[in-house]
This record gives sequence, structure tokens and C-alpha cells, in this order.
Amino acid sequence: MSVKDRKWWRNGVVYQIYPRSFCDSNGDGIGDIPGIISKLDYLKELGVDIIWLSPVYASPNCDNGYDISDYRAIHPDFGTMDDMEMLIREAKTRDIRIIMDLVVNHTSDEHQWFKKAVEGDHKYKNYYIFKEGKNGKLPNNWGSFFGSDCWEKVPGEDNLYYLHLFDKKQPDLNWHNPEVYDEVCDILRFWLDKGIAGFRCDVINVLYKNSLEDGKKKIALTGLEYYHSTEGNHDILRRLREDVLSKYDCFTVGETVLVDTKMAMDLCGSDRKELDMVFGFEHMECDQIGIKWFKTKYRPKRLIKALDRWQHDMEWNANYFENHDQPRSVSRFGNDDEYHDISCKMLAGLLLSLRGTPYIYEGQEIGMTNGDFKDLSEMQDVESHTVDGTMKSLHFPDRLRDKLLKLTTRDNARTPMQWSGDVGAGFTKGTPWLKINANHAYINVEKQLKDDDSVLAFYKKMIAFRKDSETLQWGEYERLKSPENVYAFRRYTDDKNTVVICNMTAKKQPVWVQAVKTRENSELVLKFSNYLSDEDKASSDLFSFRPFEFCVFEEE
Ligand code: TEU
Ligand code: CA
Repeated sequence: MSVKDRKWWRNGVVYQIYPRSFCDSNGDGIGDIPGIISKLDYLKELGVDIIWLSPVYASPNCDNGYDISDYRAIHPDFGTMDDMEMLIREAKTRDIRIIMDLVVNHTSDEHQWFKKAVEGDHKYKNYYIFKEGKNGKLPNNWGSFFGSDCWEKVPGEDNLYYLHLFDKKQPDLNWHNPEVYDEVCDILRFWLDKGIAGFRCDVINVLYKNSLEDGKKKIALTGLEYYHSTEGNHDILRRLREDVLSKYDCFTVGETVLVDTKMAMDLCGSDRKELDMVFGFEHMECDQIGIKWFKTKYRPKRLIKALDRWQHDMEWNANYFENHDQPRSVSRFGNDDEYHDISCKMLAGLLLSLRGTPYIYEGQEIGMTNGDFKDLSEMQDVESHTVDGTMKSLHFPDRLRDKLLKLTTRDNARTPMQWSGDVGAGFTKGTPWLKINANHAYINVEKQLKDDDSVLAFYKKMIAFRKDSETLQWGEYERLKSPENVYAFRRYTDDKNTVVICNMTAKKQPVWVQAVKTRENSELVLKFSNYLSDEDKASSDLFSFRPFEFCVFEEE
């Protein structure tokens, strides 16, 4: 079941920039828009077609910009509106389009709307979700995504609270209110008229709350059943598309939390006319139980199972292994030690062979690893600090808290981009806002640009290979038989058959050619591999796949 319309963005290679950590042009230790402009040629050279720009709007930075206080202003840390318009222009001259982060489940509590609401302005009070506490308790028993409760008392009130599914400085908008809908339509038009090419839509499937009743008590996210992908939410997405988005040459990718493929198809199936694609989380939950802080051992077969399900069930995918919220993929699904480079390349090859739009997160292309934080004092992530408080209140032992936080802090993905091995990593001449990983001394762009066998060089070659491959871009998908920790699949069109094999482990794995082939008397001709020298594999019946080996064969 796959889509046929070859929209320009379907096979665009998307590169996510977390602006705060990408490139600091003025030495204040914070990445900025002029810094991004200075790296556009690097991105072009890599093969990037689209930039997903995480929030650069005015914000008090409680959640590093995912708490917006003015949707039409650029935070001075990042530059000016002129800088932003120059970025859009300069990117366009390089045939790179920009999508922005649309964060409209909530605003910052410092947004004018919320300030007026708490001052008692009736119109703006209806922009948010207020409710009286009951019998000295909170209005209901819901839990927030950040591991705390999700009601905060209104300043100056005895018993009035406002809802926040994230931090208390991120009050949820009331999407029952048509005026909120109209405001968001205007925000979309404002940015689309500036020439952006679409939006990454933040937690876009929790907008419409059906009720504020107590939820069925759960370990986390009690109350989810009242706001998760509700019919009201679908209606909003359909109308936003109909009223605004369909009038522009743009696309949307939804960050849709906690959806299975059925729910995902209900949000982005071509017949639904809501979102163009969605980020699923099932593969991001293969090494945890339910919520991210209940970590389990990573088992490749679980990752393969999740990826296979989404490749099989979805018309189209938004494929990613990293973003600004997730640990670095080489530290999580690869090996950031002995097999660092080869496992980065395997993950690159896998990402760029799957059916769907490929998303690469800043630094992934050079194999950046999780941060090297000493303890919570070196972390800035509001989620980590909130969760630490909750774990303390639950009497988690210090060592366990410390271990869990280092494994799960979103700051693992937010350490400054490693451009060089110099002090400041070529990211800044000043003091960086977040600790730079000490391994920038040997994992950096400058070094890898000079090395034709680097992770960066592999990403460039694999991106070019994918762009040249009809099957990897548009082919159908079918899983092939293989040992459980080897991911083998084929991508095929009417006349071409491309076989992809990934050893997801640090151990040698035997792969029986007969199990992988799809036709009698065919030959598997090796077209791409992450190992340089390659004995002629296809001549034998038994492949012996080396640690983290990745191969692409054409079946001829
Ligand atoms: O994240 C939504 C979300 O579910 C987060 O809880 C995320 O899955 C979790 O932090 C993973 O550890 C989006 C943004 O990506 C995130 O940066 C924001 O903090 C959040 O929404 C609120 O806007
Ligand atoms: Ca700066």
C-alpha cells in the first residue's frame, strides 16, 4: 500500500537544525541564524534538500523555544526577522527549502494572550483551559509529559488552575475556541507568505481535549484517553489543510505521540487530507517500557520489528533515528566505541534505504554521541530537571536517578555541533550555553571533510546513491528472511529489485543467500557497502556479515 504521487518533498533529504546548538556567529555561546546561513554550503554539499528549523521565535526559553511568547517575532538570541528572511532567501538560492516548527498545543505563559487571560480579560481567558480545583485538590488527576502533574494555580487566585500538558510555563490552548483556530490560521499564513515550505507540527495530535474528567489512573499520562488523537483533533487538522495549507506548495509532518500505525494512517493517510506524514515513536520506544525513563536493554530485533511494521503498514513514512528529544542513535542503536564509524554508517545506510522521507538530525552525519555530562548540574533540559524532582519524591536512589538521567536527558542531542577539534568546537568563540562533548577533539566536521572514509563522507555518498536509485526512493517494501538481528528487506519496482541487508550487531552473522534472494537463478550484485574492501559476497551461498555490516545488492 503506497502512495503514487511524486510530490517534490517526498524524497527530499531533511536536515533538522536545533538552532541553539548549531553555529554561533557572534560569540555569545548560543547558535544563531547568521551562523546557520554560514553553513548552507556545507548542507548543500551534504545533499540536504530541506531544513527543519526548530523554534527561533520569541520565547523565555523554559523549553528552549517550544514555549512561544510571540509567533511572529524572532528571539534576539537567534537574530532578527531580516536574518530569518535572508536565511529563507539564501537557502532558496541553493535549492534548499525551509520548514518551521509549529507549536500550537500550548504557548508560553509569557505570551500576551496568557498575560491578558490571567489579568481577567474574558476573550483571552477563553484561549486557555482554566478549571476550579475540587475539595482542595487539583481539578483532575492528569499527568504531564514531563512527569509532573499538569495543573498550575493562576497567580492571585485561590482555587483556579490552568492546564499544561508539558511544563507549567507552557499553558495549553483551548482548541474548542474558534478564535484560537483563527489565530493559528493567521500564523500559518504569516510564515507561508514569507516563503517557507511547510511545518513540523509539534505534538499535533493532543490539541482537542474531549473532557477534563479524571482519567483512568496510569503510571504516566493519566488522562491521555481524553485528548489523544480525538475526532475534534482530526477535524482541526482537516480544516487547517482545507482553509490554509492546501493553498500553498507546502507539506506538513506531524509529531504524533503514542500512535500505532492505524492511528498514524488516520492522521496522514492520503484519503484523510490531514497531515502529509507523521513521526511515529514505536521504534523510539524499543528500549523502554512505556515511558522513556523505564529503560530496558536495547535489542536490535525489537527495533527491526517496529521499523518493519511501519514500513509495511504505512503509505509513506517520515524516517528518523534522532532528533532534539532523543539520545544519539550511535550511542543507542550502534556502538560509540570500537565500532563507532562502521555502526554510524550502517545506521545511515538503513535510514536512507527505508521507504519514506529521510530526516537527519544535526551532528548525526558525523556520528556525534550522547553528551558526557558529569551529573544533572551540567544538564539544562527542563524535562530532566522536572523528572529528577519526581524521581526524588518517589525516593529513587541517587545512583539510579543519575544513571537514568544520563541515559534519557534530551541534552544528549543538544550538545553543540562539533565543527572542529578547537576549543569551542568551531561552534562558538565564547562560552557555550551547554557543555561541548570532549570527544569533539576527534569527532568533528573539519577532520571528516578531509577523510574519504569518514562517517560524513559515507552520508554524502549514500544520499547521492539514494537520489540515484528509483527503488530506494519510490520502490515498494518487503521484509526478507534473515537471522533475527539482521534486518533484510527489498525495495522493488516492476523491473528492479534492490536487496538491503543490515547486521544490527557487533557480532558476525551468517546470512543464507537463498533466504534473501527473491528469484531462482538470479545473481546479487553488490552496489553499496559500509566496508571498504569487499570479497565478492554474491559468489557464495553463505554471507558472513561482519559487525554492523550494511550492503545494498541489485538482484539481476
Ligand atoms: O515533544 C513532544 C513529546 O512528547 C516530548 O515529551 C518528547 O517525546 C519527549 O520529550 C521525549 O523524551 C515536543 C518537542 O519535540 C519537545 O522538544 C517539546 O518539549 C514538547 O513537544 C513540548 O512542546
Ligand atoms: Ca550567537
